[in-house]
Amino acid sequence: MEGRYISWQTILACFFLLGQFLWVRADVHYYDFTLKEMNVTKLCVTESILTVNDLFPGPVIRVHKGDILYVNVTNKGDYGITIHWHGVKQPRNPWSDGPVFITQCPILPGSYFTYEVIFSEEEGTLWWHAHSDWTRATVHGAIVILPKEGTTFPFPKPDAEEVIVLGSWYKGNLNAEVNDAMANGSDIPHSRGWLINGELGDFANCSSETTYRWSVNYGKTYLLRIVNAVNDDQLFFAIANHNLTIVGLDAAYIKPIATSYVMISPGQTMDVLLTANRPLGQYYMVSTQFLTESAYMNMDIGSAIIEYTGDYNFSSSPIFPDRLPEAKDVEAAMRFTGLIRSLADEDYPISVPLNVTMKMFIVVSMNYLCRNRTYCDDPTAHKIIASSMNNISWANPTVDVLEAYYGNISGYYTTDFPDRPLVMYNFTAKDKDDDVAITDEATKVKVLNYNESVEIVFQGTDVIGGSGVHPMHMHGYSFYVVGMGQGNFNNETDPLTYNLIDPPKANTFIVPKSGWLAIRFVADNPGVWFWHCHFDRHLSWGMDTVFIVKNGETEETSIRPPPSDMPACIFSKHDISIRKWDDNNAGDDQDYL
Ligand SMILES: [Cu+2]
Repeated sequence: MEGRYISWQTILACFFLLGQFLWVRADVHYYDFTLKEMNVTKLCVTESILTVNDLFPGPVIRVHKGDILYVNVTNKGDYGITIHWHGVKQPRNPWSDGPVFITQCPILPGSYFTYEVIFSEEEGTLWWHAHSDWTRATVHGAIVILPKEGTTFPFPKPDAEEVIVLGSWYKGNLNAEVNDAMANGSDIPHSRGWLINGELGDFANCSSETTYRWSVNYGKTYLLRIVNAVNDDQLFFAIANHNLTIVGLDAAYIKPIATSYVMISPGQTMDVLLTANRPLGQYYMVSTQFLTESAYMNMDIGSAIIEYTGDYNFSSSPIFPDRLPEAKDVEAAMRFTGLIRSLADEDYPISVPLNVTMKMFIVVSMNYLCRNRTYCDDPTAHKIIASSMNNISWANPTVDVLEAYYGNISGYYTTDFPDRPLVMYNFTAKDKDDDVAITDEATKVKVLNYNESVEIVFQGTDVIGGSGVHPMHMHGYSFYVVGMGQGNFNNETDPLTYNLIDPPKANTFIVPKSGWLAIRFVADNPGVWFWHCHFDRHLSWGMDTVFIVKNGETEETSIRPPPSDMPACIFSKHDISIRKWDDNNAGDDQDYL
């Protein structure tokens, strides 16, 4: 009998071994984020900034594909805040998506909220950031999503990795300044410099002692996880004398691109391979502005230093990149952007919708907003700068759209966001009828049926001389970028140029200056999802709207019930997204498009 006895330890061991092979494990992670003010000194001035856990940039979150993350956010700052998990699809769970007055009300000072962040198909690099007021300037950090345990990258495993967060630095109290600017229609503050991992670097005043330095070993290959956390600008990025190989965009793998520079939009993330194969020495990595508008020129250079380890004499200053495009080099930016293709192989297949059931044509534009349309003809009238989608300039409700939708509470939004502009005109022409410059403020959302195959063509304009790129960002989804081009979209010839084989899959992508962008996705994630330009000034001025994606027929295709502790919608006096219509609002104009 003794020989046939199987111990409980053996049974457990068998289950354990089986589990290793059969059970795809989703780990659960817990993080605590405490928001509070911290003093930092930049550009010779000590200022107070809001940070998470006294870190700037904030903590890096590390998970594997498919894991679940709980983040308990405690607000010890002075403003109501929310946190967004940028690029995380959050299946059926808009409750933890974060955009203020869209899926939740602010976490007020002295209170807390626990986000449940559900990872699904994302793999690579994403990031988190505040999504209320302009707080994200200092409240942001990277999310590293490793391949599932037991699987690996679609490229040789790098020897090590390095997170590079590109940021922008503002002087003074940014929220207060934006608040004032929104109230009196004046210029919104501009960045005073570019940050690499929280430091301005050697080319900014009083900054060279704290320049970010990264040691590399000759012969090793590194995976750079680059985040563009800048509030309001596109960037060029390069490393002196080193080639970069781009292998991922927005936590989706792409066909490798060998390049000497990248152009990265605010909101985007890139996975980049770098081999340390140059003579031992010191090399600059730099970030500079890519500018498509007439204003906002910022010639600052953000820099960090790559240092090879080993014994060598290096007496000169670090080597500077010699192939960095000029700030206004649109051709260099679009040439790089045009190279991005999904990996789209057997192991990483894609599924571009081919039979579109919902077509939208969305004009994204700069505009003027009048307190009352009858004033608009008067040059001294109450007219302020605004931006819009299909000539609707988004206004945040005081109860978030998700709560109003889920609780069937009327009066906070309407469902008549137009599928196409009400007035068609020559969008990219220089001379236009003055009427097209005037927009209306409203809270109009678009309702989609579950599983609808959606195509959106975004069309840029030159209304009020405000042409420029717009990095469009969608919450709850990644989308396929099937086409883009210059000028006005032609609905007969341009669709013939679509890439339906290996289009990039992204959560943020630019509408070219005075051009168009075509995207497709399947509306398979029920919920309330914000989509907007990821330039904060355009977001504040109204280039935003919301998809409500209806439930499917089963529980698995329906929005989850809300957590019990959603922050209450007590009106926050700090909300800067609501225009105040001071009587001072004058017709200031194009200096700050
Ligand atoms: Cu924009």
